[in-house]
Amino acid sequence: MTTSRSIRARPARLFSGPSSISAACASLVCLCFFAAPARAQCPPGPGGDPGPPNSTIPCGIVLVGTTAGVADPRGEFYVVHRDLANNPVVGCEIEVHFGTCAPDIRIAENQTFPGVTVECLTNDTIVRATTDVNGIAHFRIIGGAQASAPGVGAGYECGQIYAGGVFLGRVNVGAFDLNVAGGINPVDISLWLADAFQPNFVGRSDYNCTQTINPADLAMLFGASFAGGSTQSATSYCH
Ligand SMILES: [Ca+2]
Ligand SMILES: [Ca+2]
Repeated sequence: MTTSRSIRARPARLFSGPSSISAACASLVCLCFFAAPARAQCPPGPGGDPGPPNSTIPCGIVLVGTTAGVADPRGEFYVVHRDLANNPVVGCEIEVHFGTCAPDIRIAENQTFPGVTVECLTNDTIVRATTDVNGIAHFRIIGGAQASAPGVGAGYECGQIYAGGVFLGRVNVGAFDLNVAGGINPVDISLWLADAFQPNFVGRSDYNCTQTINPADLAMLFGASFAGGSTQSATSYCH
């Protein structure tokens, strides 16, 4: 199970005089200038512009495989985006960036979960979904890890989440399929054990976002294996 974190805006400071009003107006002009690109992608909610947000992101996510083309439900997570008045922001594009997770974390070129798309760039991989009427964007991301050597790979929280271009926070990126082949299979168990028994932490084998690799993570890997939702790996990956 993963935990979530909330990102809360600081309360607005009351103006105390003309100089502070001038300064506030100047700041507002700057804010409007820099917020313009975000507003174009992310409609403001009833409470005003969506940033800085009152939003909720997961502590960690886990990449999954598919069975009969369906993305494994064990990889489902969501991002809730709210405006300054805590109203849900509808129709906002949420992005998960994996650029700093390379090269061991690999994202599938074909994402089958409804509403989820992927863009493969030279130095980044971006997965997107749009918030619904409740301000919630749902994800299941198909991918895995290429565990070339035990303890060698991306560290804690290599993923970054944005809402309409506004940075929300970092997430750990785990992967059940540690050799991007055969879905979840005995090879993945061996690779997970290899990660667990050496001192250098790698995010791919930490499924519950504790920044440790221990039997609780192994139990999640076994659970996903027995559930049968990740019997297949992707046929191609962005990198
Ligand atoms: Ca595998
Ligand atoms: Ca863990």
